[in-house]
Amino acid sequence: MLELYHDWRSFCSIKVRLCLAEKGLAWRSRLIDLMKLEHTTPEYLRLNPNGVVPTLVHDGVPIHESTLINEYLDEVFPDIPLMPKDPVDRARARFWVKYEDDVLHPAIKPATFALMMSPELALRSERELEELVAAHPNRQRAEEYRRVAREPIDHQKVEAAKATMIAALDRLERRLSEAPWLGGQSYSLADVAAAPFIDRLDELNLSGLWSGKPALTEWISRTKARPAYRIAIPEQGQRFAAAHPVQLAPAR
Ligand SMILES: N[C@@H](CCC(=O)N[C@@H](CS)C(=O)NCC(=O)O)C(=O)O
Repeated sequence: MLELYHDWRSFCSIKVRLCLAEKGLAWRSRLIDLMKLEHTTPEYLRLNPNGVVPTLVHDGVPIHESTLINEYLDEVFPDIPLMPKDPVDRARARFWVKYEDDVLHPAIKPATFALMMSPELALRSERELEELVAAHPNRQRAEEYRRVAREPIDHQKVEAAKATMIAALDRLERRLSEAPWLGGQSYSLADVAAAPFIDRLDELNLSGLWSGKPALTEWISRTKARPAYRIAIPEQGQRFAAAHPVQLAPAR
């Protein structure tokens, strides 16, 4: 049995849900509400000591880290393969999966915290915030929660992250001008990893960032048209409820 501990809103959870859906795998949903801080309970920390979602549990065995979970699923359920066969294409696919971990996910975080999570975090009492900070296994992340809940939005930080996003979109456009998918000729875990970035930019009202990028725009249409995409992304009622109106400067 496959169980996924996830939050509908979480970027990394979308990545794993997308992989599961592409492979047509059945899984049991175990919801962990990040806004209710369910990822820092002793019970969840026993399952995932990093205190993050997602966690896949396969026949009782927990697997951590969205990238490694997707690799695991591709190895254990090879019927619908999500890695190219050609070694060069495989290396390219791995590059883009790593790029998502190293660049795309970190770039999206400042805007997510400031614009989407802070309205809900601001409602926490001092005591609740202190409990969160004390329970969270990652000091830096815990302090970020406290800062975002109580301090004004750091627009400079959000704008700096936006510059990284723009550079990343330029890079994606160059790659997709060479090949239809990030890993080459077929849809792969690389496309799975990049898709949540697009969903989050949409949610942040930043889809203007890919105007003038025809190859990327075309890839986005093909990615969104896949049945798995609809299954994996959150529905309206599963998204952040009280997000700040997006105050980022318009796209170049
Ligand atoms: N590298 C990890 C990152 C996991 C991660 O940062 N998850 C976020 C949601 S996308 C989370 O649980 N955040 C809650 C927190 O850090 O307090 C992965 O890919 O699984």
